[in-house]
This record gives sequence, structure tokens and C-alpha cells, in this order.
Amino acid sequence: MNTLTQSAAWQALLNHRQDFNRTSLRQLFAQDTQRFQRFSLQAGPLFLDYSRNHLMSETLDLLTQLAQQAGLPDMIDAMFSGEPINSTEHRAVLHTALRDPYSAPIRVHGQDVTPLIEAVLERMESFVHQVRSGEWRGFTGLPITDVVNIGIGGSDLGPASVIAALPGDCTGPRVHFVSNVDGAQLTYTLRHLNPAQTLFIIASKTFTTQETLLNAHSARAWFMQTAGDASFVAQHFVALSTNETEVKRFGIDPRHMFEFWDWVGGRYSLWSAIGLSIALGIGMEKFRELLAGASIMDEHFRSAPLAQNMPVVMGLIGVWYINFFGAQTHAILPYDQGLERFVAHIQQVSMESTGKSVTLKGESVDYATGAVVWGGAGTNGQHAYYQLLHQGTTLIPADFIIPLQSRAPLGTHHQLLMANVLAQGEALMRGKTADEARQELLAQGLTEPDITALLPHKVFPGNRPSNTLTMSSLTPYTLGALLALYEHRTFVQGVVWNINTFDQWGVELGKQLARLIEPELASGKLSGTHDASTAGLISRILDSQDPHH
Ligand code: G6Q
Repeated sequence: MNTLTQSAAWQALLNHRQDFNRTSLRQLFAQDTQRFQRFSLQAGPLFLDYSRNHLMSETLDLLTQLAQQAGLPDMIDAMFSGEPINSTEHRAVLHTALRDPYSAPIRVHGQDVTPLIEAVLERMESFVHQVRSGEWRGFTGLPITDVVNIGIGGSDLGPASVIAALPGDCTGPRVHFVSNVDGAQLTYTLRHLNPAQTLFIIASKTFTTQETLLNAHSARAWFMQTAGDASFVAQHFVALSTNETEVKRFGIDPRHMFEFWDWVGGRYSLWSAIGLSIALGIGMEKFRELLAGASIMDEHFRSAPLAQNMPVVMGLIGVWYINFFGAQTHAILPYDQGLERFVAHIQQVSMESTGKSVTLKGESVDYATGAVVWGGAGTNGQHAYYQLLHQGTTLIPADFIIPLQSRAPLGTHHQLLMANVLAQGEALMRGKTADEARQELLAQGLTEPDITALLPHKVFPGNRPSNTLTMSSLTPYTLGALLALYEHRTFVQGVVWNINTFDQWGVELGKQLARLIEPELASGKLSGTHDASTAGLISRILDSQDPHH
């Protein structure tokens, strides 16, 4: 039996929740002129305004009590010190160590991992320098102009989102990402590339992921069509992995393998050798700035008191909405075009981590865990899905993310972007009352019958919560802090819900079934073990491939 929902803090929060049936966000702002100062905080380069949330000081007290009761401070220590908190896989969770390679020793199974981290960083440094300087040559003697990272999930989304976020810092070879086993992605990526100047990075922690291996084999076949000689593969293929045996089996020399370790979870791996594509794109110095930004957030997370701890506050606000307001989704709305892919990465970080329905001990939970994370760059979303945020029937807490200065200033563009994000937060919070809407329609000269007909459609209920995160501008350093913030926010929620944030067994079943179905598609023979829907669809695929069809 799990006790979270019976706990004193949970019960007190349930009671306290009733207060918000009588108090709107507008009223909370009217009652307290210091609300912005009271409910905002700084962590490293990031500033968080969380005043536009359904909370008061008492809410924060109760939520931090809930976190205390869940043992959050001890769990934070356990993570940073390398205890095997990923209990179902018996692994430590040490992506934080990757960002602080000069820290005090951190031991996993008795071995200090910090020298290992620095050694790989140094190897990456030397390789990145060779490729970016043009010293590293392809098989015809030409330098590398294009890098293709082949990986999926955690071996793709983190690096892809960083490269997309920092276009102004990408001064090296062009970096492309191929993740989907849909052959179209590889085909169209390679269409304009020259094999003699292309470097493939095969990024796979396990080196057994079917999609990645098939893409890697097809990439090698494409390369060999031009190169002809297998000895040239060495100059054009490197591997990022924990699995040397499989890397060798694929035909990549272990000297061209950049190692990481089982204590780096896939979705937390962009800080490890998996970040090689990032380092090739932005250079090693800036890659280290990315690590340093994350490390500042780690330090804050480790040392700030819970109520002034940014990942803790954001995590707990998420718990508050999911468990006490019934929120089922969470929108991430960056006002920076480069952060469009960031949303996809945080979607994985959050949903793969908190999509669990049993506790650490394997008991079913009797409360909601996780939310659907979605979103995209503003202002685009304003002309698409924001309608539902403003006037729909579901509560969707949102995070606005704003770099205060643009790295690509262009006339008044940034000013207009900022005006829009501020307007959205204000509109969600304030809404527009029937009285206000009526005054506007009167001022426009509408007749009374027209006003009566139109008025209900013109009302905005408001009272919709949001956080606003700001940074001076989006740089490798501030991006590092931002990524680490969301990682830790996710961990905080996992601790409160008493689930394993770091495993992902939910992805297994589909993989198992695909392994059964693929040979059936190849042989044209159904196994007879499928439900009627699956069998019917397999037959349709087979029929469509039949030349006599
Ligand atoms: C992330 C997941 C998952 C993983 C991919 C790729 O936390 O474990 O997204 O990263 O399945 O795995 P490989 O890197 O082993 O190919």
C-alpha cells in the first residue's frame, strides 16, 4: 500500500486546493504588489518568474513539505554521489559528473569515474580539433564538410536539439541527424552529400538498436559505392558507445570509438561522448561552456534550500497541477526559433522518465504521474494551438522561455517577439471579463443584439497559469543550464511520486513484437499469434508488395 496520498502533506494540499476555487490569479496579484518579487528566483544564468501560478506562500510550504517527506534532499545527494538509484537496472545516475570532470572523486563500484570522463573529453578534443581544422582527411584527401549523426532517442534528440538551438555557434562542418528507420530520412539527408567529405557518427549506447544499426549499415553501403575499399571506412565512421564488442563487430576500429558508461542514461547522455556531434559543430571550447552551464545548475540544485531551488520549485508546481488540478499536459513555449527541437528533447526527458505507474517497490500508484509534454516556438503557436490554451476547457500549465537579447538581431523583430510573449502570459493570467468584452464591443459601435450574440465568444476566462524563464541570451552556457534545469525538474517529480525516473521498460514491448513481425513481413508467412487487427494489417502490407496486386 503506498502512503503518498494518505500523508499529512498531501491531505493538507488537498484542503488547501479548495482555496483556489475562491481566489483568482487576478485577485492574488491585486492583493500583493510584491508578488513578482516574492515568487521569482535566480539560478546561475536563469531567472524564473513563477508568480503567475495558483499558489501562495502556504502552497509552497506545503509542497516543500511533500518533497521533504518524499526524501528529496537525500535522493539528490544519492544521485550526485553515485548511488545506484536506478534500482531496476542497478545503475548509478551520473550525468551530473560529466559536467564537472574536475570534481572530487565519484566512485562507481569502487572506481573513481572522474579521470575516465576527462580522458574521453581529451580524446574528443583532439578529434574535434583535427576535423574542424581540416587536418582530418577523407579518403580522397579532402577535409570533412558534413557530419551525419546516426542514432535514435537519447542518442539523437539531445545533440540534435543543441545544434538546432545554437545556429550562430555552428562554425564547423554541417551536422545532420538521422534517427528514423524510415529510409527516406537517410536517403534525403545523403542526397546532397559527398561521401569523400562526410563523416558518420554511429551513436548508440548499446550498439544493438535495430533502427540505428540498419541506418548505419545503409550509410556504409552508400559510402562504399563511391569509396570502393573497406579500409577507407576508418576515416569516415566513428562510434559513440558503451559496447566495444558490438562496435568492433560492426567494423569500426575501437580506436575510433568514444566511450561512455552504463551510469549515463540515454536521455541524459548529450553531456557524454554522445555530444561529439555538438562538439564538432560548435567546437570543444563551446561544448565545455555547455557543460559548465549545466554544472552551475547542478550546483544550485544540490545546495539551494528547497523553496529557493529552481528545479525543485518547477517540479513541485508541476506536481501541484497534475495531482491537485487534474492537469494532463504541460506546454513548453520557447520564444526562440532555435528551441523548437528543445521541446522534443524535454518531451523525452520528461515523458520517458515519469511515464510509470508503479512505485520503486513495484506497487501500483493511486495518483497521476507525468504529463504529456508538448509545445513549440512562439509566435508560431499563437496562430495555431494557443486558442485551446486561452478558451479551451482544459487547464494547460505553460512555461514561456525567453532569451532577453537576440543573437541574430534584425530591426525590430526581437521587440515584437518579446511583446508577444509578455502579452500571452498576461492574457492567460488576466483573461477578459464579460464586462471588459462588452465595453470593447460597445466602443466598436455594435448594436445590443449583436453584442448579446457575440459576447460569450469574446470572453476569456483567464486564471491560466504559466512560468516565465529568462536568460540574457541563448548561448552554450545558458542552454546548458536550461537543459539541466529540466532534467532535475523531472527528477524532483519522480522522487515525489516515488517512481524510478531513470528506467524505461515501457519501450520494450513494441521492440519485442517488431522483432517477431519483421520476419513475417520478410517471409510473407504470418505466425498466427496475432490479433485480427494486426494480422489484417500485415496481410494488407504483404498484398501491397505482391507484384500481381
Ligand atoms: C533513453 C532511452 C532511449 C535510447 C534509445 C537509443 O533514455 O533509453 O531513447 O537512448 O533507445 O538507444 P541506444 O543509444 O542504445 O541505441
